[in-house]
Amino acid sequence: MIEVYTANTPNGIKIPIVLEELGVPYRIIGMNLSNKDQKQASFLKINPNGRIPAIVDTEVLDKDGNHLTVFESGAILLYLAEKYSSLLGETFEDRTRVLEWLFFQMGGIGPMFGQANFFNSSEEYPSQNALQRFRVESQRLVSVLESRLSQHQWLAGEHYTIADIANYSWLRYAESAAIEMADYPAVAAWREKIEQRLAVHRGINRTQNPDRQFGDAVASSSERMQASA
Ligand SMILES: N[C@@H](CCC(=O)N[C@@H](CS)C(=O)NCC(=O)O)C(=O)O
Repeated sequence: MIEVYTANTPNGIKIPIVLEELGVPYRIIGMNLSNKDQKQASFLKINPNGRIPAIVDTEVLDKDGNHLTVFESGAILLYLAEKYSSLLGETFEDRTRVLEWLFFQMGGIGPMFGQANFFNSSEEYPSQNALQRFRVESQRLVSVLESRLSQHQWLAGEHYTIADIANYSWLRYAESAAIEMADYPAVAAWREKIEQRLAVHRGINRTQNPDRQFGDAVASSSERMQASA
């Protein structure tokens, strides 16, 4: 079983969407970010970076005999795509394109959208300069996607892959980063196409309705294993 520690955020929805696309059984452990569940000692054993998402694969043991943990959403997407041999295209060239657009999201879209989103909505730290800086860079990145998607059906080319899921998960919230989607018709059409997928609906729905909350008194077997390790 794949246990997913997550919340309803851009990075948080990626993993349930991929698991739905793969048709793999999984369990959602809801993390309350406002309550700082992600900074709890037992969670830091799963993700030392204290952020969501993270997974525990209870079917695989690491070299110390504990259930295998994976953190960083890009690493988790790659882990799952490789484990289940899917969503990576068909050829070595496809896989290389997938990695390019996956890392484009991880190193560009995610951090820039995250900051644009923060300064677009922050009452505590209002800064027009910061908003402008991160919005302009976010717009530039979306125009790179626009150019790619004007020529290809999917980011890696012919096949829907984890690169589309990673980027979609942020583009879903583009308006919160002050991005005007009407300026990017190919990205808007691609976003709409992904939005329509049943697996995407289900993954987001499961994220919003976790199987249990991290803070619940009864710890899962993997949490007990992690905590005693
Ligand atoms: N690069 C990380 C980023 C993870 C991340 O920033 N997660 C956010 C939610 S989208 C989070 O946990 N925020 C809570 C916090 O920073 O304490 C990944 O892709 O997994």
